[in-house]
Amino acid sequence: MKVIELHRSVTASNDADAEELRRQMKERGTLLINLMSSPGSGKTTLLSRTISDLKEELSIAVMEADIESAVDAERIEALGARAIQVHTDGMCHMDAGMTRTGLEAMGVESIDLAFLENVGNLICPAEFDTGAGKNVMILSIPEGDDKPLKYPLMFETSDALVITKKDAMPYFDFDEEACRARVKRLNPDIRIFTVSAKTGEGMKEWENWLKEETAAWKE
Ligand SMILES: Nc1nc2c(ncn2[C@@H]2O[C@H](COP(=O)(O)OP(=O)(O)O)[C@@H](O)[C@H]2O)c(=O)[nH]1
Ligand SMILES: [Mg+2]
Repeated sequence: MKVIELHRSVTASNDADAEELRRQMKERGTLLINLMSSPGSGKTTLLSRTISDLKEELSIAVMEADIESAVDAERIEALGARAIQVHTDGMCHMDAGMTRTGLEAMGVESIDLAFLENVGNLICPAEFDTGAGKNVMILSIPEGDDKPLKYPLMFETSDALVITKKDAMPYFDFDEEACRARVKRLNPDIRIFTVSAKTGEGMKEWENWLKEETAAWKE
């Protein structure tokens, strides 16, 4: 398992770095998706199931960003997918320069779809453009339907929202309609999927969206 230590980028403009990385990834034909959420919302589990379902159709790689450990990258590598673990030197987010260094260490040649599993929290990752082609956030049902009210920026900057742990719906008073309406008020164009990576419910719609976006990125 490859583990690398990253440090905050020293360049003047993260936004310019991000634009440049996005342009290069477009040229290479690799769609990078920045996946953001709270810790424990089900990012690695969603990615694992997605890789298992799509591995015949798409070549997928995952960059796992955390403060410590390599457990997530090990879970992904066990599925036979390319993975790298990056450590963020205590930082609560990835910036574009760190993302570029991680991608170079992992290698994206012949990769159609690369995920960056960002550091778990609903605040800092939304403030830094990583250079990803698409931003996706996860909200799990146990976290509650009020999160769009408390952390609006992440919902505003995401192209898609995946509501996870649908199988847990009976145990929580999560109002899915109210949640969707709150998210749409913040971001009318966002795509919203409700899935259970445990039972597989809703996974097809999410995976079809990934296939469409991956194909569109190569055009
Ligand atoms: N019931 C249920 N639990 C899930 C589901 N997805 C993930 N989990 C559990 O949620 C916990 C955190 O999952 P993980 O994928 O590690 O979250 P991450 O920290 O966002 O990467 C684990 O105990 C998972 O088994 C799901 O669809 N349903
Ligand atoms: Mg994880």
